[in-house]
Amino acid sequence: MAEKTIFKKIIDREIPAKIVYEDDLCLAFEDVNPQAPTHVLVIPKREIASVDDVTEEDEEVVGHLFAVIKKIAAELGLAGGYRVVTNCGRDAGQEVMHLHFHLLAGRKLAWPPG
Ligand code: DGP
Repeated sequence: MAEKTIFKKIIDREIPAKIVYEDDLCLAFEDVNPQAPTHVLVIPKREIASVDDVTEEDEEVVGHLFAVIKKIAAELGLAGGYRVVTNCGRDAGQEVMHLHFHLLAGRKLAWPPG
């Protein structure tokens, strides 16, 4: 069996994380290497490697992730706005092969991204 990703280990509570939200389908926790004052990662509990691996069966859970992102943004009071980013594949700099959305806020975010 393939080795667990670091995010699967966080889901399974094998390594710690600062969890900000959890339900049956997903988990959200603070990024260990924050790129903004707020930097939360929102992940499905189901093991989906990247956007490239999303199937029809995943549509409900992926839609749910966005509902959760909105809820977390409201709870954290991100009234000034926020950015949601997912890196897919090598050129985008994806490091962890478990689908995740970065929720970034708390400073002016440059556009276009690097
Ligand atoms: P990406 O480059 O899109 O695959 O982003 C992976 C993110 O995961 C990166 O911002 C750092 C974060 N990260 C990596 N390992 C850990 C960890 O063990 N704990 C937490 N909380 N975040 C991690």
